[in-house]
Amino acid sequence: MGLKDVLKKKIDEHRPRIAKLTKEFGDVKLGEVTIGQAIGGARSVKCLVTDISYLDPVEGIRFRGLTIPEVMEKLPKPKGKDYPYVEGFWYFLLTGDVPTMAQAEEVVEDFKKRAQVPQYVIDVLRAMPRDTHPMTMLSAAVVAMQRESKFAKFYAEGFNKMTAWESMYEDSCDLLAKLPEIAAYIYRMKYKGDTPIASDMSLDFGGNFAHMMGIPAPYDDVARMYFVLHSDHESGNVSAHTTHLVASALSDAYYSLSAGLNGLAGPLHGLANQEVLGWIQDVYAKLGGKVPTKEDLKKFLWDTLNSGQVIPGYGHAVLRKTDPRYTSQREYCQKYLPEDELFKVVAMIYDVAPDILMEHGKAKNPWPNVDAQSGVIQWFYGLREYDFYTVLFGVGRAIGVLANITWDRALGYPIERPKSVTTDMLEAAAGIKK
Ligand code: AMX
Repeated sequence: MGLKDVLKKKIDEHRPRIAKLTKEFGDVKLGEVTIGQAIGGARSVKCLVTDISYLDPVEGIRFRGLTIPEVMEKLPKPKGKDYPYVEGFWYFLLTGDVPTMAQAEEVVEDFKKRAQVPQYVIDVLRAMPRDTHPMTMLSAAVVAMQRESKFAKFYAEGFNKMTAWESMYEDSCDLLAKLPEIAAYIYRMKYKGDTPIASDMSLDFGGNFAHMMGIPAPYDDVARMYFVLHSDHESGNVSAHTTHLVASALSDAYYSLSAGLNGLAGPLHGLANQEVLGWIQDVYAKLGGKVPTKEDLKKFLWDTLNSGQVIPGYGHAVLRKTDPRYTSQREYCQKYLPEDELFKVVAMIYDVAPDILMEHGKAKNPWPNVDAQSGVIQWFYGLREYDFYTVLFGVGRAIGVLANITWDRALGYPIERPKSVTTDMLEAAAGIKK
């Protein structure tokens, strides 16, 4: 059975669970919303549903019930490689089943048929000033392709709630398959003297991306690892939530992903990986161009905090321990680039920053998140244009958010519309005003 058939079966099995919960248990409370949560970005308010990943504050992310090391171990890998096929991971996120090698390779072949980027998208990218941020380029390329949407066509021709997921699935596969070429094109056009490299259709998602970036092995494995790690972090983060919210209006995958990418481009979210590298360059520049001493670094961290800035790559809205996505990349560095100077600085920050953040007393989580480490590996393999790092995050994040909106349509989730209250109402609820 191919991916779409397996998915159909899973959807048919899952629908009665949602119908029963809504119909018979719709009034059961999951929690109360406090004034602090209403003002404070809905932190911890339980009002989203996804089965694709779950973020435990202490343990970190599980994808479909598996930890990161389990995913890396169990999913099929290209021959001779250490990290799994992105295509097999897509299968896994959609269905919850670990695919066999044959099932993963079937998706690899399917993606190849969908991968060609229309010329007008390239033209859109080429028309943009070269100093445009690469995330703006990525988002623009995605939304420019909206005319290809099978979901929008399906809607225009007579919508059926029961089968809407099929065209959302088709759009999601079409879009995902094209992202490596779009991202690599942006990179080569913007930073490498406008020398795009043609795609090699014999390669898988990660392999072809590395090839089109012009970076030799093992960067293909780095790409696979990176895309898997950044794919999903349950539904409440800005990029996932935005994509889900926009899709809830029955906007198609192109509109929805482009919106999610715009959220990812914020410095408190995905842009943090670029900020980390910028901040470390500052450390170098201000501390004489050499690896700083611990004392110098501590002073620099305090200066950053005292100037009202955040320490990029540290803290998290949900996590309360070191992010396992950080740990996974740290272990990669310990294995493959233990002597790298940048890694040493990042490791030194890990030694000193949590204590400083605890002493500072504001951040609820003083531990590093995914972004604190991810630039080191890219830098090591020659990708030093760090304002591109969020694009890599975006390609990875697309896997998770597109799987989610496919399921959103399968389960017929309605348009999202939380309720606002006024400040007067909050004061009345607090008993300080009638
Ligand atoms: N450095 C300094 N101050 C920090 C901090 C950090 N790394 N993390 C949190 N704080 C501060 C907050 O700014 C806030 O200050 P305020 O009360 O003056 O507004 C206070 O601590 C409480 O914040 P919190 O409840 O611990 O975090 P949050 O849920 O509001 O925000 C996050 C979470 C990630 C935005 C925040 O920790 C942060 O800004 N980190 C740095 C940027 C970063 O690494 N972002 C990437 C996150 C992962 C991702 O999405 N890619």
